Amino acid sequence: ASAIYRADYQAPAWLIETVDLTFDLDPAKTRVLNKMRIRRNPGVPAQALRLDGDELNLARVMVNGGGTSFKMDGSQLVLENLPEGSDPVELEIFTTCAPAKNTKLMGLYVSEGTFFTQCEAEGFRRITYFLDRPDVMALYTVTLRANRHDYPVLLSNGNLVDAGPLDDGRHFAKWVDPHKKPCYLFALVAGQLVAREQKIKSRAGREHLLQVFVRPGDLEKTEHAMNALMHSVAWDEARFGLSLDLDRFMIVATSDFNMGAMENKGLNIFNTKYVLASQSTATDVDFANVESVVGHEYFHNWTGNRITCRDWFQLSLKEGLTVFRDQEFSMDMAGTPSARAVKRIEDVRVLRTAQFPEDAGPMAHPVRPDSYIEINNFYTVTIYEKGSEVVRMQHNLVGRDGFAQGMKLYFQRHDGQAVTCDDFVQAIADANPGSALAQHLEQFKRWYSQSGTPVVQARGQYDAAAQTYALTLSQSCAATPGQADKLPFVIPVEIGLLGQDGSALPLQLQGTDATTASQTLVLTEATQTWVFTGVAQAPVPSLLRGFSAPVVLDYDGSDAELLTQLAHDSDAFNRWEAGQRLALRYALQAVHADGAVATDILPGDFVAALRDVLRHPTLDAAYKDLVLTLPAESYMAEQLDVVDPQRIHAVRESMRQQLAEALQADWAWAFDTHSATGAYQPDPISSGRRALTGSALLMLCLAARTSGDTAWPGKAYQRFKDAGNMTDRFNALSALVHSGAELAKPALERFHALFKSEPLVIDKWFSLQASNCDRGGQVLPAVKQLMKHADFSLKNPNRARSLIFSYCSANPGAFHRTDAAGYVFWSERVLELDAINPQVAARLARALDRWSKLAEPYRTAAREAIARVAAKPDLSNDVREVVTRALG
Ligand code: HT7
Ligand code: ZN
Repeated sequence: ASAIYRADYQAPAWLIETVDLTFDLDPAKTRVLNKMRIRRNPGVPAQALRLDGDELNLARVMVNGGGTSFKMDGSQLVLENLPEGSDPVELEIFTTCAPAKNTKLMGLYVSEGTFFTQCEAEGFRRITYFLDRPDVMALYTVTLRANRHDYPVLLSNGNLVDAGPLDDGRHFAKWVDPHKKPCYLFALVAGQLVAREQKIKSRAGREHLLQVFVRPGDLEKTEHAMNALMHSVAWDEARFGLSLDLDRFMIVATSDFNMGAMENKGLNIFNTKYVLASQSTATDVDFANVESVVGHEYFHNWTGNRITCRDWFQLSLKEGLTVFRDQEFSMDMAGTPSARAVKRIEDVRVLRTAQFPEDAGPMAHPVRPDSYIEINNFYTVTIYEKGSEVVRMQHNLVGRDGFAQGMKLYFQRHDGQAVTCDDFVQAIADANPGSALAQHLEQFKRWYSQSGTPVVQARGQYDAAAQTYALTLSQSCAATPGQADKLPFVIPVEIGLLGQDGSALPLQLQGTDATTASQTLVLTEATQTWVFTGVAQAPVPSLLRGFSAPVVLDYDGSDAELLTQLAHDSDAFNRWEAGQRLALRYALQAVHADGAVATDILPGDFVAALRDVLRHPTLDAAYKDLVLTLPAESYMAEQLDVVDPQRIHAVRESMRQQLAEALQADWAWAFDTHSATGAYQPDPISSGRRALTGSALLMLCLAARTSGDTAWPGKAYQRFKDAGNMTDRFNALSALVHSGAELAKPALERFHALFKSEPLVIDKWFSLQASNCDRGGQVLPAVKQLMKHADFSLKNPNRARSLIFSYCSANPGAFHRTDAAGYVFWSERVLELDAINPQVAARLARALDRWSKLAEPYRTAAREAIARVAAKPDLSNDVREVVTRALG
């Protein structure tokens, strides 16, 4: 397949005004009658009508009630002789498709006997012939007909206007969506479902019905999702003045889904993983994810659905903005400044461990890409997470109120339209004429067009006599595929200065009167210097506070400076960051050192500083847990030009073991003092306490490995058995498994027996074993054995992710084997999955993106494995694009 280029965008020659769809639902053969009213797009030169289709059986085409000539061009249906002068044209297309055979889970498919659709990005063409592009927006009427016994619930977008019985035990439902929408937001669901319902009244006084549909038996696990939905509705009204524009808002859960969830207009379809939550089956992280994904999809109703994308190159217009909105929602829900900081750190961790590697690898692309082969490959951390950071920088440059004004202007200008990323940033800047964003607007847009992570180098000079501190910031960005040279970005760098005792020093820029505690410097040139006056002592700079821009900060502060920040920085993000920088520094020194990995990599003063954080009287447990967590192996790998995954793994393991042993008494104290009592609540404070006790338990079990003490593994087993919630139970199980305790085996067996009828919990069971610490190469054989387990299926994306992805993408120490068996396993699974579900296969294919940085023998073996996949002649476009780019 050939690439599609952003520069080739042309407005559609035809517009679709109305669509009237009738479905006769049958798993083996569903009939779809599609009646459209279409018009020529005035101002666009006349062209034949070219409708997209994919794996459809075409039975009939009619124009204005009569027969017509048509031809097929590849998978497109082409009508060249549509009547001139008769506008609009009534077009009728009758097709059939086979939902039960649809393992790609795009278009119309069957999951556990229920019909679902997934149309974004290009799935609607697998349902009927259509102009399958987001800038064609139409009004939809949908009639669903199906057997009443098997499919009692029939849902589509909008309002239910009619329903009733038909012959032969069948029934029908007719839905009308009052809002124009692109076809990627179409949805239908038909099956045996039950709903939790809630009536709400918006601030504006309008009544709405909220419904969460699940399989019978799962209803009691929907309370949290419903609460999250109600909070989302209220939050969008309060923060952005955006109200729900529908009478009815539905969420439906399915266990077969390629991604997390889908924002279809008024009928969101969710992976069960992001809907179902009960204290006995879901962890605190699951509860938080449900809230954030429910929010994300709901917020799309305005940012994505009311204003949508002109073309798929603009995907981050809706995704980056909606991630920003869901992150803000989670922070506002979390409440305290400390809980906000925890959420910010978690988001930055995702960015740094997943997006930075993507931006430095073969799949690097701008937030607004210039070309793609398969759009499904571009639902990436760059589009989502970096896109959100780009919106966050705009927010910070214009301020919270200025951003709200910008959003208002964006909706005034573009409601009901399909627009571009440029339109968005233009609205934010126009609403804030005096802002740094407006001042540097064209340059700021480089964040959308240039890929790669900029590096900001910071160098400070203190002049004791003049009491000035000069800070020089320089920026650079390495070449990325297709982009050899980069122009300077607009980089907001929030800074503060600390005294040697950690106290905040006032900031006064030379030539200004005002003093502040924190200030945002806007770096626009390759190099700029700022001079601060009245600086009474050599300061410790606190740079890039709150992670004010998605860059790598290169500042060679001393260990002493970082220890000061770790103990005192008033910016919670930078306090955490100081600990991470120190840990990274010691880790890299150990990676580069000759000989066997040392057992005392961490210096005593650093261990003592961590102890102080752990024992701190006022810091939140969640925050302590993040400070005490070492940087991920993948993040360490990104700092190196040549990566020996086994060495990195050994270094991180050794550091963790050292922390386990050196702080043994402190971990025991942390465990005892943070062990929760009372009723389970998934709020940030109690979740944080559980996270810290979980880490403490693991550390205590790790320490027991060397001491031979069996008390803590025994305690962990007891806790595993007695736990009143999944978080404590799973943390205890993980502590046993990851520390290699003998009790891990019986605990795993017991866990499976307890939860064998809970698919999402069984996913955890597979995932835990696949991400286990590899002591002696046992993980791969275990994974292979688990593939034979009766509960395993490659066809279910959640299950495939839980076992195969957990091993290949999240367990570097077990995956990168000197005998190359991990890579052979990966290539076999990519090919096997590609025949079932190319989208999921292409995600797995990305596990070896960074192969060219690997040391030998890994590098050659990884390249050979990728080449073996690439050599398969009938690969999907999805996997072909990933492996071709990887091989460069
Ligand atoms: N906008 C949704 C994207 C999505 C998707 C894309 C391709 C294939 C399957 C998919 N399922 C959902 C998800 C979101 O960002 O809200
Ligand atoms: Zn989204």
